[in-house]
Amino acid sequence: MKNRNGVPRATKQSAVKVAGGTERCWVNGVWPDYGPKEDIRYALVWRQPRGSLAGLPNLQAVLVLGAGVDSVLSDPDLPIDVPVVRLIDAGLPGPMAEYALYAVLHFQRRMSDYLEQQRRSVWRPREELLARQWPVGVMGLGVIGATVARRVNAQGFPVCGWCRTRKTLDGIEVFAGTASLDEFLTRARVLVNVLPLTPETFGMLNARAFAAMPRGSYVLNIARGGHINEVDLLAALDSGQLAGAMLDVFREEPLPADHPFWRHPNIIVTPHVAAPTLASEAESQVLENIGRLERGEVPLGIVDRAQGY
Ligand code: OXD
Repeated sequence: MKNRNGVPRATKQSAVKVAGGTERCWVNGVWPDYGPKEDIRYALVWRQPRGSLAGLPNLQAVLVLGAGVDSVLSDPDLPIDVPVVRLIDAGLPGPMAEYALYAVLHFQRRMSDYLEQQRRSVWRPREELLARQWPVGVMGLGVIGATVARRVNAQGFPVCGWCRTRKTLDGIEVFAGTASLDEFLTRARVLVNVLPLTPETFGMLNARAFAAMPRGSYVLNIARGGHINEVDLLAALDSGQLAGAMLDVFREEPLPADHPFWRHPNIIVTPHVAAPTLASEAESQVLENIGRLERGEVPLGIVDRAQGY
């Protein structure tokens, strides 16, 4: 259909391994010009237009060209009986971890304060805490969250993580389940959100969560805008409960020009750039998965629709 930047891909053939050797797999076309509906066996999608997956009688699987599947699963025309498969790496974890590390260092080294002082030609060293005094909490410990947690921890920051079901990660204190959420939040000087967006996690970063964090802490959102209650975030920043936020994702993207986040002195806005999907890695993952499906094997990155990720 479309690549994830909305750019039509030329019709081409790619090699796919199926039982008995390597065969060809044709890209039929780009929605809406993909030829007869009966010919479509695999749909490659990113934020697909509603209705585009309806009425495809031979569809075998929906292959999502991204890690997050919230926009795909919320499509009322998504056929109920075909597997949905997402990218599980495609170069995303490394850049996400770099972005998170940059934000953590930016806050810990008080760069926003120094930038503001520079605008007023003010020479004033500020008190800075050492990395080991600056605990970072990572919400969501899938492939991306675990990479973020390890990378930040390797720079000397104590890191704790929160996830739905218990996991172990070397050097990271892991909190699991809603019962331990507040305890996790009380530790986080910087909260890094990498959770999947599901009905359970929608609006989870709200007044209650911000109040549980230490006063003067920071929020970094590189998951989905829907996780944040925007009104609560602004209130927490204005009251000083939160000292700052770096936001890469928003409920509405592009962020509307009149949105208060653009002008808030303690918010840094970036345009959903924490990690671009690498086309070549995405392509090999998609081809690998089509091969697996053709051989009757389970694809990598299969989505549990009930869990929402
Ligand atoms: C993704 C994203 O989910 O880039 O892949 O947001």
